[in-house]
Amino acid sequence: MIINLNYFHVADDVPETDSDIAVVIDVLRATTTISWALKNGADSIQVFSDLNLLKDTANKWDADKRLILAERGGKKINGFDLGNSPLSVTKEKVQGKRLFMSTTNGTKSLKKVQNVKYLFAMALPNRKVVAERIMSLNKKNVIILGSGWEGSYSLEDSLAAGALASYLKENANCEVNISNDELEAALALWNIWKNDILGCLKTATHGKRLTSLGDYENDFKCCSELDCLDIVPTQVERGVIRAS
Ligand code: 3SL
Repeated sequence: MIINLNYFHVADDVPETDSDIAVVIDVLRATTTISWALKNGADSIQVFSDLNLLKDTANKWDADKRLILAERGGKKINGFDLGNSPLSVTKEKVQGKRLFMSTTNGTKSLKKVQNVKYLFAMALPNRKVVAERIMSLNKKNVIILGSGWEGSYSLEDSLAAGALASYLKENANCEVNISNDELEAALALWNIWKNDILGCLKTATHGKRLTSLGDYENDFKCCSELDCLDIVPTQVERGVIRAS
């Protein structure tokens, strides 16, 4: 058995794929928020890149059982329930609800690989459990997809891609093949920053963008915590993610 790992920085880089598994990463902050929302008891999360479609779909849902999360450019969009902070998806707010979610980049990446059979959302807090799930599936080809920022590279997603590759290389009891240069570079990045994850997130362009928008200190802490969550956000039907 062998696992072939490929990493792509952003959705538009992903070729037509027959991969068995896709792992989507948006460290700051969509996949961290998804992971925490599910940990805190959200029933499910439905992701959209188009806001009008999101509104039409959400409006058909029972008002007591839905919440809309909408972010653009790092800010909550006025008129929606929540933005994209992992700290906002508390038990009190999300328990038992379907979350309808659209973010600048993360939900776009999730849509891009929605046809892959096993699709997981990963952030640093659930890196280990997602890696363990990949190993348990015994599949050969795995795509790791970052979210970047509006089509360009992001440091923090690459850090997490490297963290995942590193865990798989150290723990899989089969050969793990780093199949493209993007992932070799991500692994090197992880080895440089693994003892200062918070510092890496704040150094990243998007970290600086968030810092310029306000006090995101607690978001940074939450997004930089490694292996503290036991949730594997898993697509169960197109665009709909549940904990498993
Ligand atoms: O780009 C995205 O999808 C968001 O995660 C960006 S933000 O962290 O909410 O600003």
